[in-house]
Amino acid sequence: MDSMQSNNLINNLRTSLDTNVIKQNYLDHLNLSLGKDFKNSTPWDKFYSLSLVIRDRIIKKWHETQQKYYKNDKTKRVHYLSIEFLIGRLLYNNILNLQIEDEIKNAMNELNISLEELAEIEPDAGLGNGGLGRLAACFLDSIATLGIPGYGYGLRYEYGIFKQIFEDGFQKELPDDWLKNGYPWEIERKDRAVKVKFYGRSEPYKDNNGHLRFRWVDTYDILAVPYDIPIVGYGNNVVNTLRLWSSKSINDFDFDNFQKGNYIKASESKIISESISKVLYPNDAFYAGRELRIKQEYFFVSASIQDIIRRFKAQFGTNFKLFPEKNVIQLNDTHPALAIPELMRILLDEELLSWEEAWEITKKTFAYTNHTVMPEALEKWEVHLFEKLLPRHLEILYEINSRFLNNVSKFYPNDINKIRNLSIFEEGSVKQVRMANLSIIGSFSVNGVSKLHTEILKNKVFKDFYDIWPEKFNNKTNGITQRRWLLQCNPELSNLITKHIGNKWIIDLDELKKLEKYADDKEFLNNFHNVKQKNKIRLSNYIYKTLNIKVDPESIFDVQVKRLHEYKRQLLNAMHIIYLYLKLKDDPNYDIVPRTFIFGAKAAPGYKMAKLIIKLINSIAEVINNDTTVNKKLKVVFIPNYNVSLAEIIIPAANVSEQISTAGKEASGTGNMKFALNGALTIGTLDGANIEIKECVGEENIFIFGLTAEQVQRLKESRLYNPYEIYLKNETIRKILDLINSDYFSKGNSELFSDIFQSLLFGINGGYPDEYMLLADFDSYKTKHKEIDKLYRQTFKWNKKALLNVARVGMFSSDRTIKEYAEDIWKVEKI
Ligand code: 26V
Repeated sequence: MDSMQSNNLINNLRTSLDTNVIKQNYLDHLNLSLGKDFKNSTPWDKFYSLSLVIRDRIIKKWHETQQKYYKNDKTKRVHYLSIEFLIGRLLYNNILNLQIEDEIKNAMNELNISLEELAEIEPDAGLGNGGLGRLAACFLDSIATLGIPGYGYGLRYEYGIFKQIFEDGFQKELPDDWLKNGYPWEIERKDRAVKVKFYGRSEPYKDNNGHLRFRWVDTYDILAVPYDIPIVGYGNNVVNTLRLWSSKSINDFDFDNFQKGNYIKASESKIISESISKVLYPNDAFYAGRELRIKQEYFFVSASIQDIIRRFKAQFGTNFKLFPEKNVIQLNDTHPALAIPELMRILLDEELLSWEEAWEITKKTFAYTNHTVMPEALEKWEVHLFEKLLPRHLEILYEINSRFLNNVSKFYPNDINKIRNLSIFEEGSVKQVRMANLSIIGSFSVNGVSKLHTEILKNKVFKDFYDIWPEKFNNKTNGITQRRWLLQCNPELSNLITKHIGNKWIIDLDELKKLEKYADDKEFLNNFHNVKQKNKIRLSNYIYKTLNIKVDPESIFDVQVKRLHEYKRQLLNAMHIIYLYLKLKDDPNYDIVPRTFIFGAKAAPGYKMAKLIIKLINSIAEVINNDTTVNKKLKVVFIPNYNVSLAEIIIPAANVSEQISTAGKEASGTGNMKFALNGALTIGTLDGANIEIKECVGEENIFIFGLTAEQVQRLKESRLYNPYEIYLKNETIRKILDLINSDYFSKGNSELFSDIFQSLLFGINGGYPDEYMLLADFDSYKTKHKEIDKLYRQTFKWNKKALLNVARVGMFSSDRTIKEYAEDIWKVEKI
């Protein structure tokens, strides 16, 4: 062999797709990386070794992609800053995106190892709560698949979203120690660690030109160490980076204390420093104002901005005027909004630019996405906490605000109300920093996540800003990646689709339109039906295995999976179940198609009402499932620990998708899209993206009920909404609520659910009665469910509608969403 052949051989050793080479690599990793041999290897060892085999096939593409970005002067980089990335598992996802499934399967088969079983070993990277975090993960997949130079930046939480178990039907939280055995997809980059400062004070001084400048001194510094996860594009050799920061103490010991012999105290500060990236806050849309949370926000934002500037300087030196041409930073909600004053601080205090120059650059760099209109989710920080932690940033905010309000008062002389609404600072008994106002003022783009949501932002929540800057506001309706949410989670349906229309849908979801021509094709619909049945059996097996409940795969699988929140109205669903139950108790021959109601939902640990609703649903389940007069027709299953991996089993098995939020409250929803793409029919309100799903699939292929957002608002404003009156007039509703309020579901504890009853009829803790208008929508909800029952009996018609849903939801691919961000906001092209 000459040296060229031998070089080729060496180069191919870890990238080849030859079955024998893959096998050998696998055995080598077991042996050389993990120190195990084939015989004594555990399932974890096998998972880990195979992941390293896959990683070997990623690394070269990763370097090549990054080199390409670096060498190209035209590269404009997108930075997606998000305090959450709800990634889920990566093994199968990476195999699919590399398009090496057959090769890996062959090699594993020859070793007598099932790829599917191995993939199940991987812990979910659960670094997020729900919609916002999962959206970030879908976006990373689309950015890489579209070949856009993109970077995700976030926090490497040691503990992700808690693990949920039920004890006597009550939610209990257990820590999610997902890193305990190591994680094959991350690479620590100690060489890229940066310092992040806290506390201290701002010190004025005169620079060489006699200008007044400031420096941030006497700070307490913490090390931010990046861990990189490769993000593999689908079939395009692109590998982008998700960079997650971990906090580390700069010194393991505080030497002053150490010298004084105070050994324990000497290591205290290490613990404090390293607690920053310890745990994900498990609140979904409830702001609590905790010091550790703002530390998390500033920590990952400061490290990220430093990293972005370092990369810019390596390519373009200190020519900062170029910065916004070469960089854009998307803020995923307000959680990373401190990036705005942080960029200002670095440009002013470290790069010594003038205020005008720095501000020009900053406001051309940032774009802000809002994800909720729930007032309790809006982030505000107490000024005195802010000042203690980030004194220099507070000065910068005062300056931004005063210049901004100066301009505003030229437009609206003497309009105190406008000034009050627009200010970054909220006056009151405790003065606060409003992160949303900061985000709007510091960005060139503000977007909502569905058409309705964006209209609500423009006309209500941020109206005063919209009046000043209408051109800043735009809509970007959310999307989901079909690589995970069809190709990966529903291989049977994927194969059926590909067999008929080819596989271009994997990178162009509008291709699914071609399925419309099978809408009346009996044979196709029959196969389509069989796929759904197989997926239902797969889920039934999971339910039997984990909960010991037998469900009938022939029954309608009616599914609501999402975080538990009053506005999402899981309680409305529960009321409808009680309604059916009472009907059946009244008349055991009452004719309904058997139904299995499936729930999955975590409640924020401090959210009492949400936890009580979980207990209620579990209690209803226990009564119904054990009542032989009804349990042939009704079953209720609450699957614990709903997460990305469970979603991948549950969603493909659904017949009915519950998207029933109070109109005007759900910014977009993304679960709604996943269900429709997998052939479920939606029962939903005219809220968030449901409206756009209806426009796409056609109103005859979706079950819409309830008040519109406008009707909700008008009814609220009129103060005429009186749930107690409905309760008195409507016997059905009365019976349901009385049953909840009795000891029927609570095994004799008649007080247990009284807060639910009270909150619906009279309001609790100063809240409105039936704040989310369940009673107003109940009758129309129940009527739509009756239509669902009727339609399901007509298998052909049902399947046709389900297929038309699949065929017509192509626009909800996150590829479409990302193309819109890229064209309208980021102005980036693929390299
Ligand atoms: C907000 C907060 C507030 C402070 C405490 C911790 C915390 C954690 C997360 C959030 C964000 C909640 C907002 C959110 O997840 N919104 C969801 O975003 C989805 C993606 O745009 C959208 O589909 C859902 O409708 C929306 O509820």
